[in-house]
Amino acid sequence: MAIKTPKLSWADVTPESVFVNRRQILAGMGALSLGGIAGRGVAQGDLEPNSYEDITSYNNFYEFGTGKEDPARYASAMTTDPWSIEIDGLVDAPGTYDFAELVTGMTMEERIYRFRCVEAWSMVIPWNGFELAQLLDKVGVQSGAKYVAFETLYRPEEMRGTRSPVIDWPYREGLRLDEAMHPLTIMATGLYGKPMPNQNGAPIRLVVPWKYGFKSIKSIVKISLVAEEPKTSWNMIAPNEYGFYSNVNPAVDHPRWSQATERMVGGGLFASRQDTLMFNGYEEDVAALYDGMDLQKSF
Ligand SMILES: Nc1nc2c(c(=O)[nH]1)N[C@H]1C(S)=C(S)[C@@H](COP(=O)(O)O)O[C@H]1N2
Ligand SMILES: [Mo]
Repeated sequence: MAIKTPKLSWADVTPESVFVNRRQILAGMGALSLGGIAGRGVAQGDLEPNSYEDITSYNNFYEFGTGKEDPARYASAMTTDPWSIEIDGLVDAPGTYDFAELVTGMTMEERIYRFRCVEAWSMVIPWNGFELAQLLDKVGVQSGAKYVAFETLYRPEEMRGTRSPVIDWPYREGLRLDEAMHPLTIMATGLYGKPMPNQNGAPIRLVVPWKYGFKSIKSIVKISLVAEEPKTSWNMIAPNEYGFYSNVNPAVDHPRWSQATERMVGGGLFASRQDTLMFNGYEEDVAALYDGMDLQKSF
């Protein structure tokens, strides 16, 4: 991944903001009073999302090319219906689940999250989806499982970017089980209240807001519950540059660039970069997951 010339930037986003749980707002609790929910951040409601246009035209989805405009141009070639997800490994109910069947009964929410790419640009995205924990509970995680591995669709005839061996396809990602079960970790099926656009990972992708964007794997076709830390694509390519954890951390620079600041995509030409926040602003919610770990070493 290389940094491209900064294009745009925009207004500041208040650091304390975590997310808005639309359901709870509708339930009358108010966006400012969600702090009592265990493991969840306080929703301030003041994260101003990027435009639909920004979010769907400036993408990383290497299956369709390495350029930021390639996914919007070429991802429409991907067939997303029918879609099924294979769930295997240490689960009570392994199998191949139809997408619609799998999401039935899940509690859908809007989550407005910061999104920070390892290339040092960021956006704010209003996702629609459900907590990954719900899906894992549905299939029944067995006691030996310690990690969750994910794979993206690999269908070369629909994915022109896979002709080039930039990645050992399929794209793979993984989380530790406690990260996967964390209430901030969601499976997103849409954004701005619309079905997930192909370029953003239709019909279903992972979103882990405190980690660099590449952990949020798109267009998932396989989920495996495993005992050992799984192989992950960017870590396989450059283990010294992309750690398994890849938590957003302004104090741990990429070997080739600083991670202390970021460029907000989509605003004014003259807006300055903003400081990158520890765990992308979700420190209060997730720091405990890493108690006792050396984050310089386990980056
Ligand atoms: N399958 C797959 N998932 C992927 C990627 C990819 O190339 N292929 N790129 C990652 C990177 S680097 C980022 S920053 C985000 C971009 O998500 P967005 O285009 O929806 O903003 O997707 C991540 N998930
Ligand atoms: Mo990224």
